[in-house]
Amino acid sequence: MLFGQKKRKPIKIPVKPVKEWKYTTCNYCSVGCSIEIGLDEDKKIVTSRGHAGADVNRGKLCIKGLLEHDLFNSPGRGTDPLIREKHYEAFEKTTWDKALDTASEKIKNIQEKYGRDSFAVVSTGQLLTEEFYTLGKLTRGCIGTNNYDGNTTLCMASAVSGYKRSFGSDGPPGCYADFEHTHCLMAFGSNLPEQHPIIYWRLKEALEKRKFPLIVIDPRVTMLAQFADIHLPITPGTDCVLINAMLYVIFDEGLQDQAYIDANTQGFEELKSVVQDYNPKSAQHLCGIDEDTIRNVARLYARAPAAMSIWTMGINQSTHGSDGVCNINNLNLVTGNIGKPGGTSLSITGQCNAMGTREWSSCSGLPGYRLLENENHREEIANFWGIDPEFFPKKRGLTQTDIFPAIETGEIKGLWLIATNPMTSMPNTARIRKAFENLELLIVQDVYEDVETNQYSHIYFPASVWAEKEGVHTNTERRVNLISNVIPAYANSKPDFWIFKEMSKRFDNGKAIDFPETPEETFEEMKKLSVGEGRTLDISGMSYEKIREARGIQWPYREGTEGLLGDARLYTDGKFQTPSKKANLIAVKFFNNNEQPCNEYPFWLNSGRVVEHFHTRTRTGKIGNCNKFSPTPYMEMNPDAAQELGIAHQTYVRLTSRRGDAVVLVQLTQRVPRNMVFIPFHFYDCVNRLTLGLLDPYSRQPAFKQCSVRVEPVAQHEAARINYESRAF
Ligand SMILES: Nc1nc2c(c(=O)[nH]1)N[C@H]1C(S)=C(S)[C@@H](COP(=O)(O)OP(=O)(O)OC[C@H]3O[C@@H](n4cnc5c(=O)[nH]c(N)nc54)[C@H](O)[C@@H]3O)O[C@H]1N2
Ligand SMILES: Nc1nc2c(c(=O)[nH]1)N[C@H]1C(S)=C(S)[C@@H](COP(=O)(O)OP(=O)(O)OC[C@H]3O[C@@H](n4cnc5c(=O)[nH]c(N)nc54)[C@H](O)[C@@H]3O)O[C@H]1N2
Ligand code: SF4
Ligand SMILES: [Mo]
Repeated sequence: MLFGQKKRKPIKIPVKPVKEWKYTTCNYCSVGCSIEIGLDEDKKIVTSRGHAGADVNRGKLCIKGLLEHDLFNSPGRGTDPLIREKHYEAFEKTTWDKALDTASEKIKNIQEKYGRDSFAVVSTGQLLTEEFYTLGKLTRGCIGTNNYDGNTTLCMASAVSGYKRSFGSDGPPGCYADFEHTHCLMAFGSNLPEQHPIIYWRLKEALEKRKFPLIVIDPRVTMLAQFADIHLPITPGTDCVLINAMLYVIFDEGLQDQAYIDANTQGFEELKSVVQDYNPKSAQHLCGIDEDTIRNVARLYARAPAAMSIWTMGINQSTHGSDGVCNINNLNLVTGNIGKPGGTSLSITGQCNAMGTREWSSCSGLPGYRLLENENHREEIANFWGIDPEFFPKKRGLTQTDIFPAIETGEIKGLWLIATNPMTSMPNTARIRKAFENLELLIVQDVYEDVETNQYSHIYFPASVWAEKEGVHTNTERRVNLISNVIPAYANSKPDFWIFKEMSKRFDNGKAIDFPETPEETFEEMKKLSVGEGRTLDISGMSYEKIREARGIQWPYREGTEGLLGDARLYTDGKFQTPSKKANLIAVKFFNNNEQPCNEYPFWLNSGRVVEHFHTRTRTGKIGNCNKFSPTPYMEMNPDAAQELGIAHQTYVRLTSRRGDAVVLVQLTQRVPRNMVFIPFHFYDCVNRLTLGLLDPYSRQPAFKQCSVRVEPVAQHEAARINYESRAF
């Protein structure tokens, strides 16, 4: 008898003994999916599921959300505060009191010796909003340094800057439901199925109900590009040229919405005159999209009863990032596609709480989109917190990308990193390493003790993760959702909220400013600051209870609002946040300032993400069922280019740029053109050893995606060894 044939029994999946479901929100990407975590009778987490009643995800989760509950006990978690005199020496475990006392003393010493701004703070888009607000109070109000920023400068800074320039204020004006109403969608440098899988699912559902054209602009044939009706494989860094050429066609053929332009915008004549230089006949040679296609796409977009654009890092991470955003806004303004169902300019944000930090962290100003440059705002916040307005700087200090060079020059001597890992995520990491070695004090506050940046720290604060904490996030469509404290903090780790609050007690102003006991009380305090004439970021009608009941509420949601729905869209009345209430049409000229492929470095180096990993893999690298899909750094390369160089599939190659080199495994695929390679940036000591990261002049965001490299075969055994040794996690 053949083995098992007769006696084979169906596999039984044991029923998980869930006694209680607890509500929370995903802490990876900005989609903002509602999750329920299942606990058994011993309060142990056994499973999780998407919340079927949440409008955002309607029961769905992607692979990361489904496995997120595996994080709590993942390897490498920080158990206790650590301290040492010099980096590279062995750490000693210490108590929270000692760690906080030492940190605050050292911060004060540095500030006394070199000035207040010689100590810098760099945070993230991954804390809870109440934590951001509290960190802002601590940094702006107590420590008093102006060199305070977040990793959002690597991520959303161009979108923020573009929104401010066009509309007078930050805040994505559209929502996911716009897919249900649009008649044409353009997606610039955004790969939804991998990076925002549940937004993609919402788009697909809308497309199944009612067909409309999907146009994808991306130099790679991404998953989204494969599902597109029209794919425009643009020359890297030239989106502005494409949009200018589309505007040329729209004006040339009189396809603009002149009534909307006249009533609600300013700057039309200049825009019209600048785009005259971008006739598709000539523009096609710059942007790599042929003349006819430019004309067709322009007509399709302008004639659609409602058309919308979305974009992500293909636009933001560019030397023309802010201009690119303004130009997408131009396209939507001249076709009357802002603030109407299916007509919008929607930046797809990145990290789970990229929005929360923009709104409340005081990184680039003061809480609630207030500005340091505005005297009334300084006074209002100082009075509210109970400190002297003169304590605030009168304009914004350095961004993250300018803080590191200031460490190189010795202007900055101490740094506190909170939930960010620049040793892997910043461009040109050799320079970052050197900068770290220059510091007199580096404090790293992270969930993981083994995070690469911690190699250079003097003090390490172990933070609690995700649903070990309580607070809110804001997603891409301005929806505020709740993270509940599902299980107690791991080991001796503490919520970031607690760490900031305890730190504040060690500074003079911390005794004057009130720091509420709980995140919920902090949220109630923020509500007061959200009210005011002309404020769109109004959360005064919300409460934790209402947010939980609604499974997320969009702002503005004003006090007294009936029902549980906030405003789905901004600028529905055509009134913007500029002094004249009109939107600015901003003429954008293209300057070709990127590093370009040349004889010595003949390939474009492009980088981005894959669905199963999140950023520097501190979390997903620890979750077996995520990590198994791509445990090793690899590179997408075109088979024709590989053949020319004698490079075979699944062999190691060395990449060299003007900054450094890296060894990766090759995956041959037609997803990339012949003159480009693409590397997921999730791996330590890999793509960011090579990147240049020229900065956008407005947003200071690095052009991660446009630089050049050469590719060479290497001895396979040696490469395998290097690879193994450098990333044994
Ligand atoms: N699975 C997963 N999801 C994530 C994340 C993650 O790490 N993993 N991170 C989150 C975060 S913080 C962010 S910011 C988002 C990022 O989300 P996305 O921006 O969608 O992701 P990327 O892969 O960085 O880049 C998108 C595309 O930009 C294209 N591109 C490169 N240069 C150009 C160009 O010049 N023009 C145009 N039009 N396109 C170009 C690239 O080929 C790439 O396919 O994802 C979020 N979601
Ligand atoms: N080449 C290239 N480089 C890039 C990009 C690219 O496309 N290409 N994309 C850029 C973009 S868009 C982004 S957003 C950045 C991301 O860059 P980083 O922010 O440096 O990357 P993360 O891995 O998300 O780092 C977050 C850290 O916070 C920790 N953490 C998680 N939750 C908590 C918490 O609750 N509290 C505390 N204290 N710590 C926590 C994690 O363990 C992790 O170490 O990378 C940028 N770098
Ligand atoms: S789509 Fe984003 S928010 Fe939703 S489960 Fe996946 S990672 Fe989490
Ligand atoms: Mo990001």
